This record gives sequence, C-alpha cells and structure tokens, in this order.
Amino acid sequence: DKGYSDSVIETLRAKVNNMEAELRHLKLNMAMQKKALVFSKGTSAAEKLYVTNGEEATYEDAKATCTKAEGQLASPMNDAENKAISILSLQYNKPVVLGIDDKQNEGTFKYLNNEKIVFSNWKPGEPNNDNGVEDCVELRTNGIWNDMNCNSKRLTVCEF
Ligand code: 291
Ligand code: CA
Repeated sequence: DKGYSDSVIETLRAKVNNMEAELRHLKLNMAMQKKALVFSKGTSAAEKLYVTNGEEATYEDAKATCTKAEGQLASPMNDAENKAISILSLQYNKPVVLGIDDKQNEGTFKYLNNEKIVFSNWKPGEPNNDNGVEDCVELRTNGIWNDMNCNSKRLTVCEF
C-alpha cells in the first residue's frame, strides 16, 4: 500500500492548520509594526518603507550606512516614492542624498544596481554638472532634484 496512513494525514492536517494560524498572526503583526514605524519616524509608498537616522552624510557614507542596515539609499522610482522621501526631507528641513549617480558616464544617471533611472524630478536647468563636479543627486525639501557634488553632506534616508 503506497498511501499514507490516516494518522500521518491527520498529523499533517493539524500542522498545516497551525501554520496557517501562525501566518495570519504574523501578517497582522507585520502590518502593525510597519504602521508603528511609519507613525514614529518613516514614510511609505506602496511596498517601500523610507526611514532616516537624521544624520547628514556624503553619498558614499550614506550608501554604506543603508547597506549596513540591510536596506539601500533612497532611490525613488515614481512620484509616490519621491513624495514619501520629500516628507522626511521637510520634517528634518534638510535635503536628502539619493541612491543615484552619473559617475560612470557623465549625464547618464543610474541607480545603485547600474540600471538607468526610470523617473526623475529635476529642477528646470538641472542636472547642470556645475563646475564639472556634480555626479550625485539631492532631493530638496520640495521634492525637486539637483545634481550636486558627491562630497556634500545630506540627510541619509534608507529604503527597506
Ligand atoms: C546652484 C546651481 C546648482 C548647483 C549648486 C551647487 C552649490 O544652486 O548651480 O545646479 O548644483 O549651485 O553648485 O554648491 C555648493 N557648494 O553649495 C544653488 C542652490 C540653491
Ligand atoms: Ca546642479
């Protein structure tokens, strides 16, 4: 007989039921944690959660901080995400450094994964690579972008 015995099936059924109950509990708990985090110090857009440590840092330092936190430097890919980051910028009254640069090819801005950007919110006249030394991007408190020197210190915002 290749079939499973009634007792094995009953044991599995009980385990699946337990796991389903635990999963429901876990989902509710995760949703609650996310709401609490957003309420205290973050903003969210769809699935992304943006959090700042309140610190101003250079592009490389901010990038390292977010990587260490197992997130990545804020990289808005649409208007909703850009808005979520700008709320933090406004709250702290500090421009934010984004996870975008054109170090590899002047004028071609890319995300940290080397893909070309699919969304931008440049101020008219930007990016202007002022003095030939602006390969990074700041998001100002109004959500508008400017290319800036990568050594400038700006608010660190990570996405998770
Ligand atoms: C001007 C514009 C920007 C440029 C910026 C920096 C400022 O904005 O030309 O395109 O990125 O200057 O050159 O650099 C420093 N060190 O402050 C001024 C800003 C409101
Ligand atoms: Ca500029």
